[in-house]
Amino acid sequence: MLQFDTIIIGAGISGLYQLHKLRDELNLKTLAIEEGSDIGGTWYWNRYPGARCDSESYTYGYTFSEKIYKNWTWKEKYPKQNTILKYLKFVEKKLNLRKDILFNNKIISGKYLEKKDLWEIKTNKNKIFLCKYLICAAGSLSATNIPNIKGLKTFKGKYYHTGRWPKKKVNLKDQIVAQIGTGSSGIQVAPEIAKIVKKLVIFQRTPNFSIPARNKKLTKEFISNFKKDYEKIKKRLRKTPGGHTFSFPKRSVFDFTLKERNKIYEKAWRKGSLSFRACFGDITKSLKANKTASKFIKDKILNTVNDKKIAKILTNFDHPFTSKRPTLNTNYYETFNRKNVELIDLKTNPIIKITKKGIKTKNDNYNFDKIIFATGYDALTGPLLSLNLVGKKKTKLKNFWNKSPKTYLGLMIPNFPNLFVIQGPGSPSVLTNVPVQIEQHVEWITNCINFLNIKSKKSIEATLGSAKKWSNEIKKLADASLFMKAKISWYKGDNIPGKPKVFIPYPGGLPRYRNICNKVEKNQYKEFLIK
Ligand code: NA7
Repeated sequence: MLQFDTIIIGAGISGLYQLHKLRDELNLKTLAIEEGSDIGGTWYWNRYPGARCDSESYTYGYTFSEKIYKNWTWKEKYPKQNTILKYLKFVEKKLNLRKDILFNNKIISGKYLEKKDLWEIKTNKNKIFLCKYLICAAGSLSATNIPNIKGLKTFKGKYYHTGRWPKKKVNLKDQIVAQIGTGSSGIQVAPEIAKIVKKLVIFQRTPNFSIPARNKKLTKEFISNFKKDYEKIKKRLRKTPGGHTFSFPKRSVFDFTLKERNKIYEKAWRKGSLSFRACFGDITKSLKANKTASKFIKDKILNTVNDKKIAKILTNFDHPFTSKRPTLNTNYYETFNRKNVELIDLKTNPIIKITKKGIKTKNDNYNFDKIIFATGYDALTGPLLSLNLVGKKKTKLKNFWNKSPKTYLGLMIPNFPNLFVIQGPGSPSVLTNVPVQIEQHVEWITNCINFLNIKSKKSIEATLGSAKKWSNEIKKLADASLFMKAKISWYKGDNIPGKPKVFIPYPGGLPRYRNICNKVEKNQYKEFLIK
């Protein structure tokens, strides 16, 4: 049985950086284990047509190395999936990481051996490894959710999930296709496939607020400027709550007349970016202020979509803008002006079952060649629970988290010593520009392991008390936010039947989170049990 100092689960953005830090800086014997046949994580699996990043390219990626930052050239405002994959391969090559990654192996169980202070993990290829530190870098959105709709197994055509899109080209040409789900992925995939298919029927449960991406080629001047401004950008990304270059101004919606306000919204709409929500400081905080942004977006959709009935379904919002993950789009609303695209409102015409030939709803019966599930993920907790982890005193993670996920700082779990989590529940994770948060996590974990090794410690574990405090802090912040106003939101587990209904990520913003983590580190991890 092979033994390592550290094993990392996953070779996406977080796994790759963590491997570099532990292997090359701490000189630890480290292995990354990856389910896919190549690196990339999210960007390996999400190969669906139209898959693109919603963060601006020059802010998305690693900033730990000036050389890497400056040697890679982003050419578009929003990079597409394949470009990000190429970027990650470029980084991987520079750091020579591939030789320490085991591909095509999925972790199916992990057990903490208390007497030895080691983790024993097993893969689906029956490989067993031992390690002192186990690091879960399996991502926040990797456990895909295909809803349990009656009859799916009887469907004679093929079906796909956007987050597990096949490597082999999916033939959609002249096909009759169903798309279930209108979140970030659904909004990206629909305009692309509508151009190819014979007919596309989109099944919408909840309408989404979506801002135009206005993707474009970057000019030579822009590229040269962001490379020149590396230090400035790196600093800026660490100062804003979401890890983007934009932050929230002090100005309130109500400091302006309706005309002035709409001028500001219009300018941001024309620019296109997630920064639309930062037009005013109170959009994400006050329901009254939020209503003005929601109305602006609603009017834009109503003006874009020709068919009034469809426009009404697309704007029948049941939640404030930004209370669910804001999305960007390229011609999503325009897609509904095509003759080959239909929209079904699941609120009034729900799916009864999937049949051999297609989908039966309350009012209709449809035949389909293919069904695309853009139905999201068992977010944040799903990837960890799928590992079947058993900690101290035979504690199963599934049981320990049956009422709610319990972590301290989102980084460690009571009863699960020497297990670190990157982008897990209790971390700012999905509420941020992800690579910025990942770098913070990886650096904190590396420093912590270094500290333990220098002090010749056997184990570190979060206490129940600190996990309780952390859950309370998350609840307090979430309750004071607009996030809790969304009826169905994967931020609070509503999308998965039986999942605890609690707000999962840390909503206090990156700088506040970073400060807390820095203090814990400076205090030599006093809040933890160290043996
Ligand atoms: P999301 O944002 O979770 O979107 C999933 C969509 O699927 C959303 O419209 C859901 O409606 C819909 N959904 C989920 N379950 C069902 C069922 N049972 N029936 C009908 N419709 C359903 O996932 P995405 O992949 O789009 O985006 C995830 C993240 O990836 C995104 O935030 C980016 O970070 C990248 P709902 O709104 O729940 O009513």
